[in-house]
Amino acid sequence: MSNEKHDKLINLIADMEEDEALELTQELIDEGADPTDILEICRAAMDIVGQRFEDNEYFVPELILAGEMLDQMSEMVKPLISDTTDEEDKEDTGGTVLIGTVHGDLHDIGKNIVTFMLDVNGFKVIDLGVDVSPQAFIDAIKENSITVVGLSGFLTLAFDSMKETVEAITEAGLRDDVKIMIGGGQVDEQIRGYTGADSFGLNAMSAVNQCKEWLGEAA
Ligand code: B12
Repeated sequence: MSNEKHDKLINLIADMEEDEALELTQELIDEGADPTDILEICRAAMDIVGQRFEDNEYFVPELILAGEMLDQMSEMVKPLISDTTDEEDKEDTGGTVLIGTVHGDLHDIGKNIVTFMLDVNGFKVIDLGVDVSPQAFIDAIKENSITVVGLSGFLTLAFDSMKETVEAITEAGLRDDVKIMIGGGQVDEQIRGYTGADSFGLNAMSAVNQCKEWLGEAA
């Protein structure tokens, strides 16, 4: 895609020009743009929206509209990702991934993209939704044959919820049975260490690659 269209789409989303943003997204899809590039544009636009929110230029309604736009755009690109995924990659990997947005956090667009990407890459995924308590993760690990737990969260307070969840899994005697990855927002190696998770991922593909690595090891 041209740099001009790339930048234009970022600005349309950031400026809340919903109709035009969706039209340009469709145009890019029709031109054969790489769907993961479109998702990356969404993420970049969300950073601008977030900055404007911090600067008191935008308020909660804009966050809601941004979330709705992003949801629609990811629905538009999803079929393209399913179509382009190699058949080889769709083979059942035999691992089940449990994912959820941790307690206190309602952000789920990124988690839903991760869930979708894991699914099209052949992983069985159980998605517990948003605002998931540590106990709900524990119950689901016990009830299902879980190999990997993915904790998502965008708010700073989510880091404490992630830590509590990892601790609760350990106290329940289940820590050695699962690998735990975290993602969403500003996670890094320091946050990973703080939460006690095994790894962190900055985007959906890193979640997929991490699961491939772990399940490969387990096989
Ligand atoms: C849309 C949005 C909302 C929507 C969310 C809608 C929804 N269904 O998710 C709504 C309106 C609900 C919302 C509410 C709030 N929000 Co908000 N929101 C945003 C916004 C603009 C975009 C978030 C987003 O979807 N990004 C795009 C996705 C695709 O990115 P992502 O989540 O990071 O996911 C990718 C990766 O992180 C990774 N990933 C995600 N999960 C996982 C998991 C694993 C295991 C792995 C490996 C990888 C991985 O892969 C994904 C795909 O590539 C951000 C700003 C920003 N910078 O993005 C603020 C932002 C997150 N919100 C913020 C705030 C303050 C709030 C509110 C408190 C506002 C209020 N006063 O009410 C509430 C909190 C509600 C709650 N309890 O959660 C702040 C958070 C500040 C902080 N550090 O804590 C931000 C950063 C804005 C800002 N700059 O101030 N928000």
